[in-house]
Amino acid sequence: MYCTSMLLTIQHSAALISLIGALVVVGVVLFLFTTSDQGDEKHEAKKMVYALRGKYFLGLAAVIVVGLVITLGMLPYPKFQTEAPDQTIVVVGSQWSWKMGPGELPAEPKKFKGKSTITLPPGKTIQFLVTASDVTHNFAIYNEQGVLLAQTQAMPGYWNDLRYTFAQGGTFKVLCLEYCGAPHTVMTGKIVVEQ
Ligand SMILES: [Cu+2]
Repeated sequence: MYCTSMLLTIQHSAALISLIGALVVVGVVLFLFTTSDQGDEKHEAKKMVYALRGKYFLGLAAVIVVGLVITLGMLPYPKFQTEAPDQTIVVVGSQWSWKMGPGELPAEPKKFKGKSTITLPPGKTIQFLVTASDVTHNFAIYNEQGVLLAQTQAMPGYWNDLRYTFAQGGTFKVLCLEYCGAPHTVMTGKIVVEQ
């Protein structure tokens, strides 16, 4: 199982950070709740919380600034604007299916003739041009272990440029990450990567 890996994936790290943040909030609420009706001590507790609030704000601001400085350079977008992809795939999300295939940007995405299963080569930079024909969807590619590899919003009237290189062969699942109606979970696709 992939979760037995010693390395935390980005999703696991995000979940862990969210959990810790939620526990801190619960702790503060419990502290306020248990100290709010203790007469004279109320004033002291209030002062303590206000003092902590200032430090918490500064700490949080420092974490955000350092995080931005470290990670902004890792964003792939500037690089992608200058590098030509090896292959372009048009992706149109519609309630409740994905249409994928090679081709030019269609004037009317609704009429784009794509398939929910496509085959792509490994080791090539694939440019996914993603849009939607009705409501907002989210085009997300998962590997066989259920790990999210790449995703972008699929929005009516916009084309989002998502680049991804499949390092090796395999069968990859396409899911919608934006709730788009009751049958949202059946909105799936498949990308088979082979030579
Ligand atoms: Cu959806």
